[in-house]
Amino acid sequence: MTATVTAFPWVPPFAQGFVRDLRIRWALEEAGLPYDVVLLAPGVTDSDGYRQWQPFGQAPAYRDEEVEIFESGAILVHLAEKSEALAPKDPAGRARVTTWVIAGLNSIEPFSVNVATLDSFHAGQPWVEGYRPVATAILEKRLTSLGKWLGDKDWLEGRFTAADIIMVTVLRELAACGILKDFPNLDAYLARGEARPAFRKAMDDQLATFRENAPA
Ligand SMILES: N[C@@H](CCC(=O)N[C@@H](CS)C(=O)NCC(=O)O)C(=O)O
Repeated sequence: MTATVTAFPWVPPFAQGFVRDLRIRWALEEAGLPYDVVLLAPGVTDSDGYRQWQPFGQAPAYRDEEVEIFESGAILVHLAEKSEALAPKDPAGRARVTTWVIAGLNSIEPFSVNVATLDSFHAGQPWVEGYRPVATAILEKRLTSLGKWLGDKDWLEGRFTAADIIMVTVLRELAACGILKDFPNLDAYLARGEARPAFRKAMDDQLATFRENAPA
């Protein structure tokens, strides 16, 4: 069975290029693995059938000949086991990749989402300006630690891995708020990730679908 990933046919412009099926497309492109994209028609995400596959009714969900799973991090860990383009073969090296996938999702993303959504989902809310310094302070603490770890390395574990797909896509969400200008090596890391041909292909494909399905 060819790998299958779910995605939305269209999302509002502020979310275009950020829907998390991008992570899976990017990983599959890096690995050179063929895949199909299943677009979720309106209503499908609430259907019992889809909730069996993705209990929260979100994208992405993923299946191949071995597994039927959801959560972008879990999908990347699975793909990392299938391709040396995404992780070293040795168990210790693979465990490091899993560690950094979880670090991206658990130690950075909650704090980056808190800041990134202030000016999109929560724009204009009366509590936003009071909360901004609190959310920014904890994020800066995490980015300082991440920047120290990265140092002058190109990628989190030296070579490119699936963990960089997670971390780069997490950091991308911060581009609009400008915080990365205070973290030049993370800013350069983000640019390095976005310059990869596999990232560009994944992004172009996601955006092409939104263009094709744009409301009249
Ligand atoms: N933790 C999930 C998050 C998935 C997620 O937030 N998907 C968004 C699109 S990026 C979605 O489906 N939103 C619609 C919804 O939550 O109903 C993952 O990483 O796969």
